[in-house]
Amino acid sequence: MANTRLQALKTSLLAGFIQAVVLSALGLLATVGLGAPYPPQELFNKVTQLLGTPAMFQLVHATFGYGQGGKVAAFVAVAAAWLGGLTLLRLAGPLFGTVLLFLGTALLLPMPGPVLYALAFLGLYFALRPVMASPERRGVLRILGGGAATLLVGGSLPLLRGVLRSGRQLNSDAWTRTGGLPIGVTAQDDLYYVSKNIEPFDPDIDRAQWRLDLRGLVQTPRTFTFAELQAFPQVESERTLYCISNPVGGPLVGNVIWTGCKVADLLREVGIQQGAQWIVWHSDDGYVESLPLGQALEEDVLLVHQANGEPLSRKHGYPLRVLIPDRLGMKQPKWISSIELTAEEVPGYWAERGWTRTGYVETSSRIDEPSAQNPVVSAGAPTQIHGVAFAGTQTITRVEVSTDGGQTWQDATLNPKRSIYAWTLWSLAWTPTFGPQRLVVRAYANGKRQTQQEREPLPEAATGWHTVDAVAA
Ligand SMILES: Nc1nc2c(c(=O)[nH]1)N[C@H]1C(S)=C(S)[C@@H](COP(=O)(O)O)O[C@H]1N2
Ligand SMILES: [Mo]
Repeated sequence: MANTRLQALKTSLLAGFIQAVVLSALGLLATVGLGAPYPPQELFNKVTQLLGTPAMFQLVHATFGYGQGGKVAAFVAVAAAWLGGLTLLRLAGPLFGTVLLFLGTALLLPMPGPVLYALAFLGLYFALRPVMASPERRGVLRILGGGAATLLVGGSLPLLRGVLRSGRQLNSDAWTRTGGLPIGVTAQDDLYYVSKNIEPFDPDIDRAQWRLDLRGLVQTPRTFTFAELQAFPQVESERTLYCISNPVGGPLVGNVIWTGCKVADLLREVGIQQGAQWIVWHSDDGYVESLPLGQALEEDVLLVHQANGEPLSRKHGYPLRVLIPDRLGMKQPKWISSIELTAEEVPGYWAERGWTRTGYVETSSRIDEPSAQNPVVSAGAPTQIHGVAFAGTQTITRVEVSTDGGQTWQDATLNPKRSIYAWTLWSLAWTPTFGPQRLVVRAYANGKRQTQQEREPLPEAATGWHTVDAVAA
């Protein structure tokens, strides 16, 4: 008796698993084909909201470092919960199961999504019933189960590939010359990557189909093709991009030569209606940011489509992204799809999660060499300490380095800034004496010294002096 009950439970779970995979695959097709919202991804968005809160942010970064590890773990957990939940739903029976699925998806999707999921569940429930009825037919069930498992594994492969790729170690020494680029210019492949999405779910845009929509309080709303944007005067601008979640001395910063057109030129073309006060950027992944319109009209706010002379790569915003001087990366949307002029401020994606609304860059400096990964230097041999300093469009007027933990300071040599928007490379000749050496750096922007006050990245970016413990042997 107990045996048959166990057998029945196993059969139900197998059928539930088949249903779960088929429902997920149908949902994914609707997402890819029709742009319909996908429940596990919507759930993941809710989780990132939670992960963006200060306590969770600290915990996730302490556990997973600064790559996408935390986000990936969260996504895997969400996907497992979704599949597991759908599998168990069969045990609830047709009526109760349908109602539960309807209510669950109604929390995540607009109509008619929940209705369609509930109907699909009901359909699958009854379609599988005859197969489960007799012991002979359970062979068919096992074959279907195998098919579902294959579909699941096959479908997860692109996800896995994306995850492995984003786990790659960055070359974050700004002084390393890459692929014929000038020293201090970051190759696009080496540029740090930050996204609210996990990489496989970043927008994958077909540039020929893509349009930039100008709307809201403009005089003549219109859309631009990529070719039309290229007909505007093109400017090249070397700029440093800095992420708000970069820890002191961290790798979430890079410096690239960008190419694109001026936002001001586009706005002149469509005309501005009276009462327009804000510009709102909308991205294909649902990311939103805004800027006072007066600032967006500055001649150096750009829409760029190239990095170091190549089209933007997918992860860095293909085909078009926004660049705003003196602001952190979060203020600068990738994969932009429309620009709207409004009377009121629209809070940005991260601002809604408790981060800064304005996102101005702080003065920062970093020692690249020696580093925590390469701390050993030769005692008595002349060498160099080098690194970068950045304060937006402010000039780095001085960089001081200490080799004794901050007791005495020496002036580093500054390489001339290659562009007013770029970081400054600095170096100091050094002949280390035997033993441990604590290196510290601090920069001055327009004569003002970088604050020593240690502050967490949230909500306004980290501050403090970067320290490296080197060892001369
Ligand atoms: N559409 C969109 N734009 C975005 C983001 C995002 O998640 N979605 N992240 C922002 C953040 S927080 C940063 S730091 C930069 C990172 O740009 P990168 O990955 O090209 O270095 O993109 C910004 N623009
Ligand atoms: Mo960021």
